[in-house]
Amino acid sequence: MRIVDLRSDTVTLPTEEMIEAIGRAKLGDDVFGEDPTVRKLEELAAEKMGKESALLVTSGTQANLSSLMALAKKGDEVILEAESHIYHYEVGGLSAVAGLVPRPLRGSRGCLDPQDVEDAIRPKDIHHPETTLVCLENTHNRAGGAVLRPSSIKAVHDVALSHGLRLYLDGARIFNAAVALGVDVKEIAKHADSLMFCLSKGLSAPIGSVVVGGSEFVEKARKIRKMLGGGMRQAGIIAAPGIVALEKMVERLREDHENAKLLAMGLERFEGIYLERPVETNIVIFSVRGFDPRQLVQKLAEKGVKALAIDKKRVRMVTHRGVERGDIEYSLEAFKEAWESLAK
Ligand code: TLP
Repeated sequence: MRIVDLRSDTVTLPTEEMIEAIGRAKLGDDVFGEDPTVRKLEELAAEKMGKESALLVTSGTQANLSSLMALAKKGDEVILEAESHIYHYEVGGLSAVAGLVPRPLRGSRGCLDPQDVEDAIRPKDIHHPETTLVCLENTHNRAGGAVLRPSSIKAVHDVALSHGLRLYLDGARIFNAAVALGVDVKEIAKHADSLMFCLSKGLSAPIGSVVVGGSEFVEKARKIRKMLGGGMRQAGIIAAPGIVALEKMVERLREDHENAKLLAMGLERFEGIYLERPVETNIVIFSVRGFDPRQLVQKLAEKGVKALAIDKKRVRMVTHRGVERGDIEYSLEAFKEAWESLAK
């Protein structure tokens, strides 16, 4: 049976070139700062983002947790979007491990309203936790891969700065945002004090994310990464495919966006599907009424099309390097059959 895996872009396998790069990588002990391949990746990442310094970490979740712990102290309040990955999908690490108080605000297509941020910042008062940080996410996963414009990030950053707060960006898919906007990724990164991005999503590397920002922040995050058990030794085998990802895989994301649009165009023809529009990058989210989306996901899986039910109403499908135009056409046919069998 043909398998089309639309659950996530995290399922992408490394390219041949990445596998070869792993075999050739020069290695050393990175906890001693002696892995030349890790250093090369970190320098490249910092340069691409227009920041001073960078740090390779094991995952996006570790990137966010280490960053938050470097940016805020226990008991501080962090403003974030109510559907953000940090709040929704990271096992509550920001409270359980970092000891932070989340202040979730509802955004519009994933972006916070600067006025809402301003209103949520705590005035100095003996009763209050101190608000120290604002987090944004670009692209925004649960908002259907929505792209935050640099001007919108800047507006939130301006509010944060005027209150002495910092802005951190979960840029797991920041390159998807840059490609969709047709801008250099620095144009987005410049409005965040620090950020992270993932190598192992659409960029297809097998493992890893990178934390980027000022040198002082990155050194703090490095020590926290060690505390969290993320100090890796010959991590050049992870960095080597990461370098290929950064140098060769960014422009290709455009194909994923085109395929996602094709998928969305096919899906919106079905009555009873409510698509989150516009589809700007590689994530398609739609809601279904009248039945549990898990039923639909199950029917699709029987035809080899894998998708995810992300809550009681919504289904998510993600395009990536392992999905071609023909797979989208196949998925839409499978969808038609699944949909009709449920409508009976
Ligand atoms: N997202 C995964 C799942 O965790 C939901 C996915 O399939 O989309 N920030 C954002 C915006 C993310 O989408 C993810 C992963 C992460 C952080 C965490 O990255 P990992 O999975 O490497 O810990």
